[in-house]
Amino acid sequence: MSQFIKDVDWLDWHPNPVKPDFLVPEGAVDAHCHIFGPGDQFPFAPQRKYTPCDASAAQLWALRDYLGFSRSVIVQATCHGTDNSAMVHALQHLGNTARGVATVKTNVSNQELEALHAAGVRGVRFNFVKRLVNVLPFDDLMSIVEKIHKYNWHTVIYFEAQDLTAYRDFFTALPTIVVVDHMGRPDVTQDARGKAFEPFIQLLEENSNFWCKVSGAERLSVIGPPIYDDFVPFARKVVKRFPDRVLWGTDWPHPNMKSHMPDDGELVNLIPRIAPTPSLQHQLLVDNPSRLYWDESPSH
Ligand code: 0GY
Repeated sequence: MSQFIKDVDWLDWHPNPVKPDFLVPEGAVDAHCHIFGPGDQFPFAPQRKYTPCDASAAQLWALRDYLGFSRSVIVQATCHGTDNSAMVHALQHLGNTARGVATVKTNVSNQELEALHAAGVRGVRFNFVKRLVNVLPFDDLMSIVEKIHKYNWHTVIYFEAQDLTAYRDFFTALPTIVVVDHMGRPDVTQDARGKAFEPFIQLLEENSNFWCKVSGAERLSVIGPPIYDDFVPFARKVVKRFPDRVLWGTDWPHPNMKSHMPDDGELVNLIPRIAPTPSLQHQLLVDNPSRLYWDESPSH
């Protein structure tokens, strides 16, 4: 085994998930997943806060096929820093069935953005989770947003619920579509109808350019697998309130998970509990991600 393997400090992804009972609709998109390495080909960022296990494009393809999905959105994770080459390599492998969300440097050039766009990147990710990154100054982030505007990309933000108040003004000043990862990490031990989740619901209510990924059951739930009962009411509430601005993703290969490694088939079985009707399921898994990632019309 290589030196790299010894460096791995989180659980490996589930090797044999159950076949989900829930059949996803045709054309379904897994709108939040990652690619890692392989580390000997695409080294991880020296400044990373965790080292993942390898998770290749071929392995992602096999999983999505098994789960019944047809398309994927690959989100750049912090362990690869601003080097998007593993993700771009995966996009090339998956062709038109995949799109990407990149992390870029403040001084990213137009040429680099054009190459990312040509590879299938349609968004940029800003991470505000302090255990994962040193958060960049707002001015730097805004200068990136100014550059991506001409490509019609959106901004993906990842933050923890307790930081929403501090970041809200910056978030609402973003002129793009803004997609929030994992519902802004609510404390799911609280009541989904209670005060703690209200600021997040208001953010979506008052800003029609805000979308939400109802993902991350495995990292938000305290109850845990296989039922994730504490996560469900939060996701269900968001889907019901904002059915045309929600996305769902496996979050495979579940980076940085230390408590348990979820069974991706069981995560798919949560979908009908958070989107209880076929029409909501179609919006969540097909219509919304198709509009955001595969609509190439100039007005988009
Ligand atoms: C996720 C969540 C996590 C990690 C990252 O980019 C990342 O490293 O997003 C996390 O640790 O909560 O969406 O993959």
